[in-house]
Amino acid sequence: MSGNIGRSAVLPADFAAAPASGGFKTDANWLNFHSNPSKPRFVVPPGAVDAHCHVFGPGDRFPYAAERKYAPCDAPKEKLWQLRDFLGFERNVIVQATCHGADNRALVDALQASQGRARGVATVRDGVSEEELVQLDRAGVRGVRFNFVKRLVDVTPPDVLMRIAKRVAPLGWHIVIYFEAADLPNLFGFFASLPTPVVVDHMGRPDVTRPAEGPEFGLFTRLMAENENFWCKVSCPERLSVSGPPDYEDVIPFARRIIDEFPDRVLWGTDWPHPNLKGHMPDDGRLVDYIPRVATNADSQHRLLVANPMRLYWSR
Ligand code: 0GY
Repeated sequence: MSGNIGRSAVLPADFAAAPASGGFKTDANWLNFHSNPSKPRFVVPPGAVDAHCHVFGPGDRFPYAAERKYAPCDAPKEKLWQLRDFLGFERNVIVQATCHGADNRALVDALQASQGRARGVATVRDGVSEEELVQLDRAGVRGVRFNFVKRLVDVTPPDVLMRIAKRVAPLGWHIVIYFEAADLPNLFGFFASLPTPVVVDHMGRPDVTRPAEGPEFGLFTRLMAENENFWCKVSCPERLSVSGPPDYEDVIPFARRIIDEFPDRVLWGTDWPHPNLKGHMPDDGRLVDYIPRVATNADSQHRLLVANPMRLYWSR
């Protein structure tokens, strides 16, 4: 697949978010994704991958899960493709969001419609059938997500997660883990025992009011250093920042440190459509402009956006 395919100069007028369809009611305090993001000044390299994003519904085709902790706006695959082309990316890694529980139908539908330009990370329950795993793999799923963020899920016990990990390991899949930094001391041993490649969402959600060179973030960099099967998404400055938009200055030292120390094990994603943000909704174009501030030369940008995600998600 060559560079610059499908890039678009403008977003279609119908890009703006629509409320949840299918009889669902979007949460009253829900912030919709940006309806008119700016064109990034940073031109991502040909073949760039947005390695963390979601699809929501639409609810009338792909109902939200009964056990969900939030009800989003609809954010269907067609809009994700529009954003991809506008921002200049070629590929997406779509991560199953908790509002769909372990019902991966919206994810699979997007993967199958993507013409090979999307891979997926699913959620599966204990006892998932071999047939379902094989079907997910055929659709382009390459990993499962284990979520430890209590406001998002009823956390699954480690022994159950380990059983799932052992089921997916033979497929060559990896495990994506989402947790908050305060929980890392308790989870460190379990994480280090996982038998697959492991990808950490949003740098393990550090408290960015603490120093990037301090002991709290040091525990996370130790996890990365001691376990060469660990990868890290240097994503979501908008979620982590206290100093706020548009520059997210206070997150930069954390992302730079990870990119400098582990250049071949970092990924980046938009996190579109940005579930559960409370303070502000980021301009996705400005988020892309954040990339060269943390990956400061062409070589590190290429690894972050092309070489690394291609190795993890498109090796077959
Ligand atoms: C993210 C972050 C969040 C939500 C989810 O699956 C989800 O619902 O991941 C969050 O609320 O922090 O990565 O999209």
